[in-house]
Formats: sequence, structure tokens, C-alpha cells
Amino acid sequence: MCGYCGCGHDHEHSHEHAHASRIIQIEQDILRENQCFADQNRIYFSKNHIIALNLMSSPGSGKTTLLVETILALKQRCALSVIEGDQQTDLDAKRIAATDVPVLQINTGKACHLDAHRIGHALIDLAPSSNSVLFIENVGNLVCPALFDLGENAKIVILSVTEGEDKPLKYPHMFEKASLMIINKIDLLPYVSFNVKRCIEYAKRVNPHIEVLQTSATTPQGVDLWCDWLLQTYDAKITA
Ligand SMILES: Nc1nc2c(ncn2[C@@H]2O[C@H](COP(=O)(O)OP(=O)(O)O)[C@@H](O)[C@H]2O)c(=O)[nH]1
Ligand SMILES: [Mg+2]
Repeated sequence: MCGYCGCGHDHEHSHEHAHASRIIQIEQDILRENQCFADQNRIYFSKNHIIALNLMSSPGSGKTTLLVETILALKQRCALSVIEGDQQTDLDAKRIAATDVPVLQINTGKACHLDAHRIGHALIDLAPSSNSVLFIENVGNLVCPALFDLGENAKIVILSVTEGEDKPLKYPHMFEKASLMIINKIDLLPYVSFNVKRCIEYAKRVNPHIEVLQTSATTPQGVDLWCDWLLQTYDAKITA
């Protein structure tokens, strides 16, 4: 008899269950440990009046391009800084550094997401100023980054129109956790098959509270609305 589910299968099956159970235990431990670091980061952000925004998406949806446009539009209005997450290279940090705001690159190696412990160390090195907005550009994928709380004020998911409107249904955890979905690359809508209305309907099906904005980081259509969203969030949290 299988000791885990009582299904009556043979010993080999029971060994597989033991192995699976051990993996689940390790995953739970990792997430519990992450939660402690996330709580410390949250206290740090709150004490220092920093709004931390965790930007998540597939690779290439336009996170860095949108960030550069956002920084150029807002850097005279409020203090900004950026943590960049990629498996390798400091290419994105160099793009941000060209805008003259403080930036720190984290390379995660084989890891597919940023975790709260790494962010805690980055905060010591970057030392973002009080009353500022900190953008955290997560490693590009729609799965693991959603699992790891960084202590941020909000998670923002960016979906570009070249990825297909079905992604909120296929990767629901990401869209469930996000406060805001930015549909980017809308300048390409005439050339791709992407139904904006259906995408928004799918996103709201998994998360009825999700807000939605549409941008083209390259033209830069809609970036003003995104900047308004940021300033409203800033005013509500920092100047309130
Ligand atoms: N047409 C178009 N291209 C974009 C837009 N935003 C980003 N890109 C391009 O998409 C590619 C990936 O952008 P990047 O910002 O590096 O994506 P990231 O991996 O999410 O940071 C680059 O070639 C950008 O120029 C957009 O709104 N419209
Ligand atoms: Mg990038």
C-alpha cells in the first residue's frame, strides 16, 4: 500500500511519492524563508518612504525600454532608482545608467527570478533615497517571479502584443498577483493578431481587480498615462 496517498500502488510508486513530497517540502521552506526577507524589505520601504514596483514579463516585452522612457519623463518630478535582474550581463543596467539615475544590476546565474534576500543586499548597495520610487525589473519569465514576494508595494505585469492575448489564462498566477497589466507594443497592433478586448477580459477573469494600461514604449503612445498612474501612486503613498 502506498504510504502517501493510500492508492495501493507498488513500492516504486511509493518511492516517487516520497521524492515528490520531499521536493514540495523544500519548495515550501524556500518560500517561507523568502517571506521573512520580503517582510524585512517591506519594513525598509515603509520606514524610508520608498515605493517599490516589481516589473515582471516575458523576456523582450519591453520592460527596459518602458523604464528608460518613464525615467526620462519623471526624473525631474521625483527621485527614482532601479534594480535590474537578469541571468547574465549588465546590458540593461547600462541602458538605465545612461539616464543618470542610480541603478544596480543583479545577475541570478541559473535562477529564473529575483528573491527577497538578493533584493535586501541590493538595497544596502544601492541605498535608494527616501521619498523615492524604486523600479525592480525582474528576470524575464511569466512563472517563477510571481511566486517570490520581494516586499514590493505592487507587482506590475507587462504583456506585449506579440505574445498573444491568451497569456493571462495560461499563466494565471502572474496576472492574479499583479495590480496592473501594461499591454505594450500597441504600435504593432496593425501587424499582429492580438485581440486587446479579449486579453483584458482574460486578465479580469483571473483577477477582477487588475488595472490595465496600453503603451507603446517606442512611440511613446500611452507612456503619459502610465506616468500619471505612477505619480498618483506616489502622491497617495508618499505625500499623503
Ligand atoms: N515596436 C515596439 N518595440 C518595442 C516596444 N518596447 C520595446 N520594444 C523593443 O522590444 C525589444 C525588447 O525590449 P526590452 O526593453 O529590452 O525588453 P525586456 O527584455 O522586457 O526588458 C527591443 O528591441 C525594443 O526596442 C514597443 O512598445 N514597440
Ligand atoms: Mg530588460
